Amino acid sequence: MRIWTVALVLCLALAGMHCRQGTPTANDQSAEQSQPKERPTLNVFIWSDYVDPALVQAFEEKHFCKVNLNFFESNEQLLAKIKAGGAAYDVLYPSGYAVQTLVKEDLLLPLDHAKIPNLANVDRTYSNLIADPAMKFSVPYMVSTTGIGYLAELGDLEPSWAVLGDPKLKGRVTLLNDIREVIGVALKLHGYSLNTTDEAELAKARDTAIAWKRNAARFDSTQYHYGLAGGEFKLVQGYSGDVLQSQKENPEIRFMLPKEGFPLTCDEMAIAKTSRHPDLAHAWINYFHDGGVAARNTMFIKYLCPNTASYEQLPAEVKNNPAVFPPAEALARAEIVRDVGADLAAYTKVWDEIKAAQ
Ligand code: SPD
Repeated sequence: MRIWTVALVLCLALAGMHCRQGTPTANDQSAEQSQPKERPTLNVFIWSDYVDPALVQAFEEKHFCKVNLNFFESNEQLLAKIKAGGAAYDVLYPSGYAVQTLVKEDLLLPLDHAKIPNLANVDRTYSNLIADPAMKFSVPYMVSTTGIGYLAELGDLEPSWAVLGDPKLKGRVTLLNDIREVIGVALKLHGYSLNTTDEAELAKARDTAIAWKRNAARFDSTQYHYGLAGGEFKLVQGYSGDVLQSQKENPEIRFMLPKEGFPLTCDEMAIAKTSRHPDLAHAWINYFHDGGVAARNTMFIKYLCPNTASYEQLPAEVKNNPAVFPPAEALARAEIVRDVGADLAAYTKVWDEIKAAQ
């Protein structure tokens, strides 16, 4: 009896093994088909603090993918990385002048408008800011201004770039770590265009920037607004949205656009020519121009998304905030940072001299 029981147990065990190792049954097949395939990873190369993380997560769920955010701190860093090749980025966020460089170097994928129906929502009022108004290679993402962020305790400041050199603030100031932004606002202080290629004007801007550097704690484009919120810095050269974001932590922060004029930039979304997931990259661009998504993103990062469908969904305090939507009188003082082509070499020389100065 015991022998029969052992034999029966062995038979059942062998039969079970056969089921698991043999040809899958119809049920097994459907179970296998319902197994999720591996999620593709979309590699996004973007400025820091420039997208609402909840929207990234919602995109991952909607498109069954993983999004890998990689950060850069200046257009020059982005250009160097893309020109060097080898980095597998799908979506890029160059400013207008960097889009022009990437197009010239044939590093972007032409966009398939049929895959981005939300392009209909792009606000054409800002077309003069856009390097590629036909959106052949890039789609506007956010408009930003560069101004001064400061602690309210400093009182009524003179609305001038000259405050960057105020000796009373020595060691409590930061400058953006960005060639065009620092040289650009030094040029503006002297009444010049921030796209000048005149050597004497650039030399004057260099001397001003060196004096500012001596007054500043450091060059910083990514952490400065946290330092401002925490009180480590009292005054910073900063991007509008970064400074506004820091008000969440410290409501005693102010933002101003100096009287001499200031840089105005439209950062764009583009697809790298070497993208491994061009369909997903198109879906990403389309998603961020959905009216509801664009409104939520603007509310979170405090930059102006040129998307008409989003405006009515913005609360009054965002819509009427002149630091998000600069009024016409402020825009009249703005200058768009342009591609200076081969003359960038003159800027690079001046930048190296500023960085090397003690
Ligand atoms: N933290 C996001 C900063 C992006 C601002 N735009 C960059 C403009 C560079 N000229």
